[in-house]
Amino acid sequence: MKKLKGIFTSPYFIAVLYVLKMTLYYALIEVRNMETVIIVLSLAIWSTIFICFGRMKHKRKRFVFLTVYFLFSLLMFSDTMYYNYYNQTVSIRQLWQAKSVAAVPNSFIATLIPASFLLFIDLPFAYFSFKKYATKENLQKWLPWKKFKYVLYVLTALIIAMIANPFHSDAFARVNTMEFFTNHVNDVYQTVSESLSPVDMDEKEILQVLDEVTPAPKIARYDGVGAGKNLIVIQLEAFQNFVLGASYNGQEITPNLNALMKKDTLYYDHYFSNIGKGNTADAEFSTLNSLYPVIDGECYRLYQDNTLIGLPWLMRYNGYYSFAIHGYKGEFWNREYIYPKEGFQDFYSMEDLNQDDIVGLGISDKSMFHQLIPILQKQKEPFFTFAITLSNHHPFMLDEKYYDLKLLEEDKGTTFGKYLETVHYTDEAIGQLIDELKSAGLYDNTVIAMYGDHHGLNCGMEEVNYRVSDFIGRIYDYDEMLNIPLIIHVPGSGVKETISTTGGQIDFLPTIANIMGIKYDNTFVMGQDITNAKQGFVAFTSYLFEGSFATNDILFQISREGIFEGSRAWKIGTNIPVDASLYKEDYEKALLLKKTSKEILDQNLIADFVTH
Ligand code: GP9
Ligand code: MN
Repeated sequence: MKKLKGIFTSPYFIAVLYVLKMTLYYALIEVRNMETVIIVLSLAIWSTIFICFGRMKHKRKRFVFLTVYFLFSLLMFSDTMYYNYYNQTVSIRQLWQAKSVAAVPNSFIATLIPASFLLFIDLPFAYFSFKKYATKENLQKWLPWKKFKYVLYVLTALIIAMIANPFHSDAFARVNTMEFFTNHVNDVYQTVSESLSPVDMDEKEILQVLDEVTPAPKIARYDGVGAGKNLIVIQLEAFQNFVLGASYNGQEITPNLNALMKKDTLYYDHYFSNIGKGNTADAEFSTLNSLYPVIDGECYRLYQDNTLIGLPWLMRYNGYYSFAIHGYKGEFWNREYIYPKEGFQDFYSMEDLNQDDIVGLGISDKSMFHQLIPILQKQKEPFFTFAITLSNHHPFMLDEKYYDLKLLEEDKGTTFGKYLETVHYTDEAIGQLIDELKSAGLYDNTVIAMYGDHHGLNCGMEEVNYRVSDFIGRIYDYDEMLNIPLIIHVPGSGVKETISTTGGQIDFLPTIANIMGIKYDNTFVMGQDITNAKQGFVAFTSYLFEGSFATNDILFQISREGIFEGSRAWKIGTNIPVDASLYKEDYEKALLLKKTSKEILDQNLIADFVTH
């Protein structure tokens, strides 16, 4: 027993545990470059912390050490979980998001990785070895302050140099974004320096960028094809493009949408989700306001007091009654607060609706659409409705009694199988909505635009990737994961075209304004009308990080370390790699667009514009 205790508290055992812990951590956050250097640096920092605490005079230093050690381990744990879902480690600006995550507990639990829990098992051993070895006498004997202080100085200087990176060294930049301590210290440093000097571009520069990158299109095809009609915009929860028209086990996954798209429809098949950290809320924000989201948190909260002049206001100015409807809590994603500011005159949330049929988080799509009809009938036309579906929310919790697709044995109970069932359910709800609009006599006079908010199936999850790859017949990559459909259905118009110019939620406002024949001032509009534009361009924010973008042909994914070198690119719709180093100019454009959009929001420029 004594011998065993001796082994467990021996410095060698602890050192091995440290190495294993860091190796596991870096494997989970996919550090595949310079791992040895990074692990050695982490160990040096951990040891220094250990020694510093050991030298402390404080009576309760053991307890303080244990608390700090636990908190660091917790941060590592959060990093791995966050990375598993978002391909990114946690930043302090995102910590508040824990609140939104906690509001969707099933999704949160479904993203847990069991291996992450191993990051805590060294805690008791670390504590006992600290108790045994980190005594002042020991440390003074082995590492007298005279020697130790130099180690401390060198290490501190190295960390400062790494974070400041004055010579823009790629190696330093890499270590900086990947090593546990430097990454988080750098994050704090960036946050503080940004809040101290928030303005980077002046208004003149911003306007110049907007002028250059978003020129107004000359030929306006389908201009005003939906003019005077009502407009229903439906944001479809987690709706990806690959399900449209696809056949699964001899059945159509989306028979109602497929039928609808046969006539009077413009279908944009190269449309991408360009959300930031606010998922659904960012999809809405970008769609309604034609501005890019940010990585620091949801725009619906960060910019909740900004002046906005997006689609709801625009429709309102044009005589429409603008309102939103959604089957979940009104306060979620700060909708209740920001919708009036965005220009919505009313918002029907879960609390205002009949909660007669619950699927997953809230009111089922079928019930929500059914309750929409009397609201529309009550209103004076024209109306602009923004409806957000919910039933297809991760982890796709539809009661099996509603399952309508016949699943293959291998897909029963899997994420993929459940996803197909809930997508199919939302499609049925859309079919039901169309029928009810027809019965209410509203269909002929209403344009219906639909698009997905973001993916439902994360290509970074091994099991999902394997199954979707098999289904689509090629490796399931980000070009497919971020590809959401945009469908604009204009009853009686005779339009029918598949438009393959690349676009994203950022382009929705100018695109729909063209269809509805609505003129707007495009000063602070970052997207373009993709019905008429020839060259599409979308910059990404999360999942594919800042610097990543899609053009008509390729998708460019910034390197794991966030630098141009080492990035990858491939042809959209294929797995064919292309030489990423040829796309420096587009990469810079992506950064500039993102920066310009953020400056518009940070400086609340639309407010000045409206006042003047
Ligand atoms: C909740 C819904 C979900 O109201 O919009 O948001 P998500 O979790 O998909 O971002
Ligand atoms: Mn969503």
